[in-house]
Amino acid sequence: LEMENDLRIALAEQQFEVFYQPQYDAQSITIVGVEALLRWRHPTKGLLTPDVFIEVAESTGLILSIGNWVLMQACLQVREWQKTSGCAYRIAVNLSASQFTQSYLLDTIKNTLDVTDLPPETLELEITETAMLKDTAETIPLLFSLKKLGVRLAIDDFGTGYSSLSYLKNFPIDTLKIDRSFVEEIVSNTKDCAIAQTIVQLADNLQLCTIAEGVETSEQAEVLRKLGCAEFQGFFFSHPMPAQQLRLLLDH
Ligand code: G
Ligand code: G
Ligand code: MN
Ligand code: NA
Repeated sequence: LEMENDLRIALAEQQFEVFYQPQYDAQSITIVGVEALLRWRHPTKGLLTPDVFIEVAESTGLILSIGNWVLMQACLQVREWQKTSGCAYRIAVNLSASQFTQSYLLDTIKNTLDVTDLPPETLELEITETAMLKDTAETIPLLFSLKKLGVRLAIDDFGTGYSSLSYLKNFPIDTLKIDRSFVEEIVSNTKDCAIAQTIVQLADNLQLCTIAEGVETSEQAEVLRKLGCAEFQGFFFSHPMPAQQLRLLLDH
């Protein structure tokens, strides 16, 4: 209850901040996109990551307001970077299960694209398998409506949900994000390597993009590059960082 109240205050007093973590093309190691990652600059507890407050935000429904704020903030920011650099950087935004199932998600996305003047194909929505598969009767038309707006759809933490592969056939997905649990020991664990390889091949066969998450060493990057993984994200390349800091990594 205290946390709920604190979250309301945080929204009202603008204590939330969006950090950005770059995503790199695996061949050229140039930045092609950024993922928006929510942070809470708590007045007494310091900088908090979502794992300590996202559950309360979900259960209280506050995640809807917070999520909409992140979406708008991230799109405004990246549109500015696109304009000053002339590069079509992508912005990836995480959608929680409740955001994904709210009835006005489509309007929210449409409105955000309108207000920010962001090219739709530069917005990528990250959704977990679990969120996507909650109610497939609703999900399929929603995903197609989102695709019609021109945005990209990514499956976050791919390979960790309890889902069948058949939805890849029916859902208009653009990107699979290889969960970092498969990347962590990819150099030494032949099973992790085999799983990552299978995800990349699956993505290739379905003409989907792959992003490896949690790349922390050059050796991991090397293995993933050999497997044909398209893009990298992780501490080896860049940590999530405030906007002003990320700006310095971009062209011009
Ligand atoms: O950096 P990291 O600690 O940000 O993120 C921890 C978890 O919180 C991850 O699972 C990430 O997907 C999630 N997360 C980060 N930012 C957001 C956000 O804006 N919305 C939602 N729903 N989840 C987020
Ligand atoms: O669940 P999702 O993939 O949206 O969350 C991204 C999370 O992964 C964030 O908490 C982010 O800070 C974290 N992250 C990003 N790069 C790395 C990395 O190289 N190693 C680890 N351990 N975590 C990472
Ligand atoms: Mn994510
Ligand atoms: Na993930």
